[in-house]
Amino acid sequence: SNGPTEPNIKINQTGYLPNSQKKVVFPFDQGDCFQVIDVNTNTVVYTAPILRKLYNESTKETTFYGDFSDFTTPGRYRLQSQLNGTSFEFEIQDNLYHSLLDQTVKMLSLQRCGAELTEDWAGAFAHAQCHTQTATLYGTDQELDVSGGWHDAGDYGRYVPTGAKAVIDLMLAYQINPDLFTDTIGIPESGNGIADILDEARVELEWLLKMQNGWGGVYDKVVTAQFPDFIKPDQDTAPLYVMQEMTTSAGDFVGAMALAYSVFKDVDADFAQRCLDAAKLSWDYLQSATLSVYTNPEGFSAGQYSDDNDTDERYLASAALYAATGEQKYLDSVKSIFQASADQLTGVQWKTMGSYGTYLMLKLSDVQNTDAAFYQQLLSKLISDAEHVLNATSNDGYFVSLYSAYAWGSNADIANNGMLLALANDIRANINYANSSADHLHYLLGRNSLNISFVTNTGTLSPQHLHHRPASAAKALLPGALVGGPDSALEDPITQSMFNGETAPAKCYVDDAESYSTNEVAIYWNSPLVALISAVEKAN
Ligand code: G3I
Ligand code: 9MR
Ligand code: ZN
Repeated sequence: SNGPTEPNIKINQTGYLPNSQKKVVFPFDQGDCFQVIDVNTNTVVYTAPILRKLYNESTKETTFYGDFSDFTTPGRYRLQSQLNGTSFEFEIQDNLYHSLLDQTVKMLSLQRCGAELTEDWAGAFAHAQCHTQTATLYGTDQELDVSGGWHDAGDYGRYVPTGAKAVIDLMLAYQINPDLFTDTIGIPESGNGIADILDEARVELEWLLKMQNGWGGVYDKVVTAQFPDFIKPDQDTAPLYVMQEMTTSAGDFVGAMALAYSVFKDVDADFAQRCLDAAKLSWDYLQSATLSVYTNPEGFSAGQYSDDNDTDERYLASAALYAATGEQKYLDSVKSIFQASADQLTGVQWKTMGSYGTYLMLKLSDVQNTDAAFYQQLLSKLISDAEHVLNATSNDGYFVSLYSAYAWGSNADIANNGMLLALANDIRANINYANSSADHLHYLLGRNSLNISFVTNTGTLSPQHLHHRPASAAKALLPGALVGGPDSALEDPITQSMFNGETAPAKCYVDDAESYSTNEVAIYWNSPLVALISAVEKAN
């Protein structure tokens, strides 16, 4: 809680890169000035005015802001003003987000399923092999080996739509800024000569390959019928079920596998070829499969991830395969989907994957040479996707893009929007996209109305009580994990007891392990954060 003695000045609690834009949010008046204080010498090193008032639908507050972008000297600082008091300490440093980046990637490693996690690298999250028994294909007596991959979140489900989104993000994070990624984050593969983020991506890709059947269909998920208690992964021995193949999952699968071909072909050619062959098989399957929509059958209540539109996934599939192969039939497919349904092709969320397809066409394919007119249409589309996000930030007191729509996983919506701006910036360098992309990271790391850095083990105030089965069972804090964040729909008993319809949307958050709608963590929430950090480091 924000007691009177706690700082009320909102900054990125980790800090800022020396040459990046540096904005700060104040609760009190313009006209005042603020100072940057070097905490080692306790001297004022920079002074600037407190500026324009901003209205916040999302927080129901009036805020003001300051800008100290011109101050670039590395060091450790705090901010102060007469009316606003003092801020938490933060750094200005090159490479400032490197250790955070390693932690956010390693969060996915700690979600590994099937493998033993040993204490030397997993610490309190060590556990014996889990979920290695065969799973029953729902509605049949067929038993399948679908071991491996990552647990989705605070639960132990493994879902193709979110797994594919997460692994695509990791590969894009790497591809945007390969030099950033080390081979030393502390996972079993560290030191093997391959960036750990690619080793981690491969864990999920190998699992996805097991989710494909002989005719190219892709099963949707592996679950137990109900969510288990707060037990360790290896204690969860309830029967596993593989749920039916879905066209959305097949499209996601093709997108991930075709991108894997492009990313891994110089790393491990045999593996890359396996991915490409698998992608082609499922693309062929999709050409004669009609939309299937998942709903939990009677007796099942674990994660559902229902998606009733597969247009964006089909588009992603064709785009990723065109980028990988240059074959005309994939371009024809991309074009025909684009021409018929461009309005359904925006998004980088598990359910709306279209912008990934557009980005891959622009970034990795040769469409600029083969079809210059279509290239321009694709470029306009990605720019318009980015402009849409940018416009949403223009009246927001915290410089983010959700208006007042803070739903379950709002922090991931913010990370995804920041990543989308970064992808557009990667294609067409634009300082406004780069700055706004970084603004989304600054929100997540503390420059928000709650004054919380939403990633564990970062900044001064960060979540301590995650909704996460391994963390509860181990009585430990999972490092480098982005929590879901404010959810104004109040979808768990804790937030229902604390807040009501009057509560500002962006304030409906509680650091409580029972608050599954605001304080859970998830692979596909961390993954856009990884990509966002990668892009921010690259742009500054
Ligand atoms: O779509 C509406 C939107 O129109 C409306 O404006 C907004 C208002 O708050 O709500 C939006 O719907 C929300 C939807 O997510 C989309 O964001 C629903 O209220 C909300 O119930 C739904 O939450 C999903 C949640 O599962 C419950 O089904 C989350 O997106 C999804 O991330 C979460 O996923 C769970 C898995 O089931 C199991 N594994 C963990 C994972 C993370 O919590
Ligand atoms: O613990 C579950 C969490 O991992 C899921 O994301 C969430 C989504 O539905 O559900 C949680 O499980 C809760 C269930 O939905 C309702 N009863 C309480 C469960 C948590 O203790
Ligand atoms: Zn497991």
